[in-house]
Amino acid sequence: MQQTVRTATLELMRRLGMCTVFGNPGSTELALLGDWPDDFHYVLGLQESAVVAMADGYAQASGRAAFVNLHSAAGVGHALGSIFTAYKNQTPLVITAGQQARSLLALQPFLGARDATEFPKPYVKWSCEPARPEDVPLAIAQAYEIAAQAPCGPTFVSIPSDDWARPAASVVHHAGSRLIAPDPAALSQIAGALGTSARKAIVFGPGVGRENMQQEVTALVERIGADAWAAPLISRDGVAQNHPRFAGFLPAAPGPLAEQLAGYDCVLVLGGPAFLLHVGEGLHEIEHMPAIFQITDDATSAAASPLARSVIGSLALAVPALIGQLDRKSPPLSAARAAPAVPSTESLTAELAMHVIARIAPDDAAIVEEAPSHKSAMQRHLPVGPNQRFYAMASGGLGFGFSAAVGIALAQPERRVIAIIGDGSAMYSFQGLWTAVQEKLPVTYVILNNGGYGAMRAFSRMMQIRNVPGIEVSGIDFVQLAGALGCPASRVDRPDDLESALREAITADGPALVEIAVGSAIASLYENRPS
Ligand SMILES: Cc1ncc(C[n+]2csc(CCOP(=O)(O)OP(=O)(O)O)c2C)c(N)n1
Repeated sequence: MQQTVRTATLELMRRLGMCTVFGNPGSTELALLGDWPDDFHYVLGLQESAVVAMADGYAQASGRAAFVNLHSAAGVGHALGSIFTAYKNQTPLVITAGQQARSLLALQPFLGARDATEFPKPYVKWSCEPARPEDVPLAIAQAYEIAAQAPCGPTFVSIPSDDWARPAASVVHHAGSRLIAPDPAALSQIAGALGTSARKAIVFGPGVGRENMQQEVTALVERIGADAWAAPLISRDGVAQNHPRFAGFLPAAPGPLAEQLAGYDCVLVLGGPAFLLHVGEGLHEIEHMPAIFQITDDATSAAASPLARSVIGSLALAVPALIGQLDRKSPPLSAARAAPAVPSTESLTAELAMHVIARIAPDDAAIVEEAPSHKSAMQRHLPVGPNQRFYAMASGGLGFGFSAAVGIALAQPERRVIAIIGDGSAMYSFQGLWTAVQEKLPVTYVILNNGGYGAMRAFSRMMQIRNVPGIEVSGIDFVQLAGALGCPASRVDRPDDLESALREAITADGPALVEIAVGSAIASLYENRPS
C-alpha cells in the first residue's frame, strides 16, 4: 500500500518509541489525528503551556524525547513560556504544530502562521517547515536526532494541514550514538589535581540527573572523600541529600557562592553550568575562587564559565574514566548526616509541611518543586533520598511544576509523584490537574498557600523596594478549584490536621490535592545551608 506522510510519520514515531503524544488539537491537526491508532496514547492538555510542561516532565522522567502536537501559531504562542523552560531544562522534545493548508497560505488565511519557523526561536535548537510535503517524516526524524543530541532541547516542525494525506516514502533512520568522549589528557589533569588536593568539592549540576549518573557520581565522591554540593538552583537530583558527604546547596549569588567554596583547593563541577546565578551580589568575588574544573556536554555553557577549566564530554564516559584513574582506596565515610531539626509544631509553616512530607513520602517518590520562597525550607527539611527523584525548572519561568508532575507520573507510574507548588505557581498551569484526573495518575499536589507571591515579597524586602502592586493574591479556593476538575482535595488550617491530610493524599489511588494555609511570613531567600 502506498504510504502517506501520515502513515510514514506514525511508522517512524513507533520506531523512535514516541507513541505518547502530548497535544491540544485544532482543525489544522485533524488530518493527523483522524482514525487515531490504538497503539498511540494522545494525552490532552487544556492549554498549550501545560501540554509542553507535561511533555517536558515525561521526557525527563522517561529519559527519551517526547512528541508534542500544537495548534498553529496561537497554540505555539501559548506554549512559548514552557518551550523556554524546556530549552533551559535541556529536555529533548519534538514539537510539531499545524499550519494552514499550503493551497491557502498565499491568501493569508485564518489560522495561517506567518514565518512559522521563526516564532519559537531562539528557544528551539532547530526549526523547520519542510519544503515539500513528502519531506515531513524526514524532518521529524531530524528533529528527533537534534533534540536528543547533547545539549538536548526542543526542536520544532511546522506541518501544513494538507501535507498529511500526500504520498511519502518510509524514512530510513538509524539512531546515532549520543555519547561524547572527553579528552583523556584533560581527564588525567583533573585526576591529578584531585589526587593532590587536600580539600576537594564535587558540585553536581542537573546533568547528573539528566544522564542518570547519580550512583556513579556518588561513587566518585566517596572514592576521593570530597564534599558534595548541589549546584545553585539545582533542578534535578544528584548525590542523595542524606548522604554523609552531602554538604548543602550552593547559593545563586556570586558573593555567598565564593564564600562557600573558599575553603577548597579543588572544585569539580559535573553536569551543570559553573555557575547558574540569580543575583549579582558580590560578582567581583568569584574571581578569587579556588581552581575549578568542569565536565559538561554543553560547549556553549562551558564557554560561559570563563573561570572553569572545561572538559566537554558525557558524564557516562567521563566519570567512570576518572574513577579508573584515581587511588583505589576510599577514605572512610563519616557517620550519616544528622537529621534536620524538627520545626515547631505550634504554627502551620512550610517547614513543618516539608518535615511531615519527608517522614511519610515513599522512599522512591518523585518530588516536584515550584514554590520559590519555600525552596530553603524544602532544602532543610525534605532531603531527597537515594531512590527518590527531584524535578524543578532551570529557567526561572513559573508554570512548569504543576503540569510536569503529570508527565512524570505518566512516564513512571510506579512512583508516587509529590508536587509541592506555591499558590501563585499553581495558577500558571492548573489545567494540568484535569489531565491528571482523566489519566488517573498518582500525583499528590501540595499547595503551599501564602496568599500571594512570597518570593516577590522577599525580593522587595531584600531590594528595599516598597509598595509593590500585584503581589498579593487572595481569594483562591484550591479545594473548590480541584473539586471542579474532579480531583479530591482538602484544606489544612491547623498543624494537627497536617499529617492525616497528607497521608490520605499520598496514599490516594489517583491524584489528590492538599491546600496548606502556611501564612504570609516573608521567607529569606538564598539561605541554603543545611542545618
Ligand atoms: C512566568 C513567570 N511569571 C512571573 C514570575 C515572577 N515570580 C517569581 S516568584 C513569583 C511568585 C511565586 O509565587 P508562589 O508560587 O505562590 O510561591 P512563593 O513565592 O509564594 O513561595 C513570581 C510571580 C516568574 N518567575 N515566572
